[in-house]
Amino acid sequence: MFTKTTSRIIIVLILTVLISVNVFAGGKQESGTAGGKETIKVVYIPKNTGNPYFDSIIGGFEKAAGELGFEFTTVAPATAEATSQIPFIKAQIQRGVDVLAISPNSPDALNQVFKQAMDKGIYVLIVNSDIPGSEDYRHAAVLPMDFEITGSSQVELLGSLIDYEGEIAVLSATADAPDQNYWIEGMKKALKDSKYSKMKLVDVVYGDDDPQKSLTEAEALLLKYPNLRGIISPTTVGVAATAQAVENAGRAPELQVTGLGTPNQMRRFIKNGTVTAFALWSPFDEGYLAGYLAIGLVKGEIEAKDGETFDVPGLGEKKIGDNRIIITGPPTVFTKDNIDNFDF
Ligand code: RAM
Repeated sequence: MFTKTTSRIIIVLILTVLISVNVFAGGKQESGTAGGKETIKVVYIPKNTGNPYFDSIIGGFEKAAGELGFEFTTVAPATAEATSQIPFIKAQIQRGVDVLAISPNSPDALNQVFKQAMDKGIYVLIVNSDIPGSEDYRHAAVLPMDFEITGSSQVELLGSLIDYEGEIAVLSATADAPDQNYWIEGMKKALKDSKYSKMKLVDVVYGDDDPQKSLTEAEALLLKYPNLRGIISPTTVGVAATAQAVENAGRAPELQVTGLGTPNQMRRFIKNGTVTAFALWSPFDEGYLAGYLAIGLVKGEIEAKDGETFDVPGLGEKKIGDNRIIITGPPTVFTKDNIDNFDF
């Protein structure tokens, strides 16, 4: 058998090897708290408070936090102006979070504060949107669907409801919203197709994702355009307010409202015939996926680079695509035939 001294040497050697392969640090490690001793801190900052859409994303994060054991917090400004999230981001950097997940209110106004976060080793994840042109200021973006087809599919949906003919308008969120602006560009591009040559976009207005302002803007559109045949509102707040305005004015079905809405906010309008069809994806799945991505990145199990893949329970294998974009899942079109299968 070994002498005491030989045993000690062997133990020291084994310990040295274990430490050098980082077994005690939980594998590849890039962040200060990833070693497993401290809890990983993830914060999610929605565009603003009071929008049930973001509650679903938060629900997804919370489910992931329960399964993966990370500390999850969420904070947001009351209104969705371009810079209103900055003080919240700064406070979270100060608090020492490991991951800053955010649905931004501007494609570039947050760049400097994102850089400060990244310089401190914090992972910056854009969730539910991207910051086109500012991709260097975030590690990755989690999108609900392929943004290249969001705008064109909204135009097609409205076209199919109005026989591809007549004046149409858009009621958006804020004038700076990176997601809505990207989709509106897609709508304008799509409208150049000869299939839509009889549809004329007459106005784009902004309700700021504020229910009252959205209602007022929708009412103004109805007054200004007596022949309006359709309104696309690619925001859950805007589409519900627009449907309300159209119902109040008794303008359906000649005027069709469609857009991106939550089934719970739109159910009434579908049931009473004010709205025929609208679309959305699963914001819950987005938050859930983002939670898995966040922890994978902090633990070094996922690298923020094009071509990487990772598994999300129930959602399957997800791929980090070009520009470090991950797409959650396909959208659903809701009508009276399927709306009662959904509750969010
Ligand atoms: C609103 C927000 C959000 C957008 C949805 C469709 O809730 O503007 O960012 O993704 O609508």
